Amino acid sequence: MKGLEPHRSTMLGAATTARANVNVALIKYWGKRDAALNLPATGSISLTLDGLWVEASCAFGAGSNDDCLIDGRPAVEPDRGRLLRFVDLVRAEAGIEAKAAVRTTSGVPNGVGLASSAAAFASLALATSRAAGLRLEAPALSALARRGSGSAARSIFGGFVEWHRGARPDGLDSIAEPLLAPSDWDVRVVVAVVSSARKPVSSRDGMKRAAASPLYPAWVDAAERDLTIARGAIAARDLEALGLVAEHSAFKMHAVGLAARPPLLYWLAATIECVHRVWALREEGTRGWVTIDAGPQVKVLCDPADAHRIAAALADVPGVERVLTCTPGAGVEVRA
Ligand code: 2P0
Repeated sequence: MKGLEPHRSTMLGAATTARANVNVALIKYWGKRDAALNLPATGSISLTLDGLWVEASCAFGAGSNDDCLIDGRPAVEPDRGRLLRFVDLVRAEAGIEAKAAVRTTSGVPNGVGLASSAAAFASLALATSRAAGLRLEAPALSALARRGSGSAARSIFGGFVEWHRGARPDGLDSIAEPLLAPSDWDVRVVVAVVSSARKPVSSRDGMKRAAASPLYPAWVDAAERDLTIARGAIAARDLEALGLVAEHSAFKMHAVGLAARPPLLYWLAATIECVHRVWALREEGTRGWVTIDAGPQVKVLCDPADAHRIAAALADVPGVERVLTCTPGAGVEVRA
């Protein structure tokens, strides 16, 4: 394999490979207090999901150019620039100038329409820092991952995770920490894939637009209260309390976008139909709570005993392409 030669022969250090899972936010991150450092306007709480991972490998060495492959193909703009700006941060931190060979491979199945930047930058944070000779503890890894993509700060850890807003202008206190390990509370997230098409407005642009919404100040003001409720519900393993505040956070996030100019609407018809099905099931005693990110997919938090019935109901909604059921997943780890 010619493309892999620089990775093996001219690189000084051995390649390090790391793997991280995606996460779903229950209390959403939607707005920044500093766009350059990716500092959030509010804290957020998420659940890391098993089986939806990205693997990154990196080696630094004597090549004359950086060499980046994404899923086996040379990275193209804007992904290449974003990846190399991240590698530059690691080089600066490590005090090295060597060129990098970076590969990322997504284990998120094609066409599930789930953004994987959180898993990508969490795995890149570990792989690139190790390859550069740094041994970062988890909080420092979280701060580094955040620079690539805000939500990546949370994918450093498994299970339920809180990412703190922090107050420092340099962002050193804007890091995530685990609330519960994956094995501490067995829940499910059922994902209804409504469209696998690339979303028309990226999260980054959506957040910029939302910040000018007249509802944005109220969104920011209410975040601490939602975080407190969610933290308490997770500590008490109270699924209903967590589900209700997660649903509230998601709909508030989308309300902020709807009130922006131009309006931001990520939902499709099937998105709304899925929400109604989940609410109808809840009336009948099958309890699930909806969350929706910057796309049309519907994610439902539920007890393992209810996951099958919820998945079957969502699979039956016209326009739903496929349904996945996820368990709590692990944090980032070195693979090789
Ligand atoms: C979240 N999202 O908390 C929110 C809810 C989408 C909706 O974090 O600009 O890819 O790289 O920091 O992390 C997606 O945004 O944005 C996201 P950047 P990111 O999960």
